[in-house]
Amino acid sequence: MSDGISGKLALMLRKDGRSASARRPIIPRVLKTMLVAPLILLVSFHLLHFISDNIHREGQGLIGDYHQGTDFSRFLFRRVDDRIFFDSKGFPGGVPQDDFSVRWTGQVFAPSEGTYTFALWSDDGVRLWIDEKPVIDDWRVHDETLNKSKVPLSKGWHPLRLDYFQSKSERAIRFYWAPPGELVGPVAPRYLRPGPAPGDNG
Ligand SMILES: [Ca+2]
Repeated sequence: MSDGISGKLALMLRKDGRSASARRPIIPRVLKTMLVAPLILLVSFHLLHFISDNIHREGQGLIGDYHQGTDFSRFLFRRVDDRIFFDSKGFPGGVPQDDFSVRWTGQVFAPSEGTYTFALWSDDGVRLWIDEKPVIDDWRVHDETLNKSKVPLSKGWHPLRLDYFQSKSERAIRFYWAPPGELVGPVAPRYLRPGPAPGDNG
């Protein structure tokens, strides 16, 4: 009798084994792996990219010293701006509509040696120094104006200072560049870092 039970049990186990393998055929499992593996790789890639982008972004940009008056007459506040790209409504809270000035200081990174074009689109005045040398000087009241200049740079970080003032009416400042062989675009935060710029003597 016990042999009979053992036999039935063995048969059931064999049946279960067969039915289990029948429920998990080889080909769909391979297909599933083929579909899921790229998905995992894709998610991992975006996750790593997100993490590295956020670590890379930390502390980047330029120090912005905001002042009342068109010539830095009264200090208002300091903050780090990750990009210099402000139009009429884009300036930080606490900045008056009219009669203010900003000094951004830090460094700009040249990823390769060559001639860089720097461009400022502004209303009103701007002036820019790189490596303590004047690059753009348009310190006057005007409507939106594009100023640009070519600068030879070695690979690496270079001290930068950018002054801007707004008098009345419209206000804007946008900081662009074109690295060697590339199109003009806004200077991305990863190419800017806050820090002392030698020659910043007001
Ligand atoms: Ca203006």
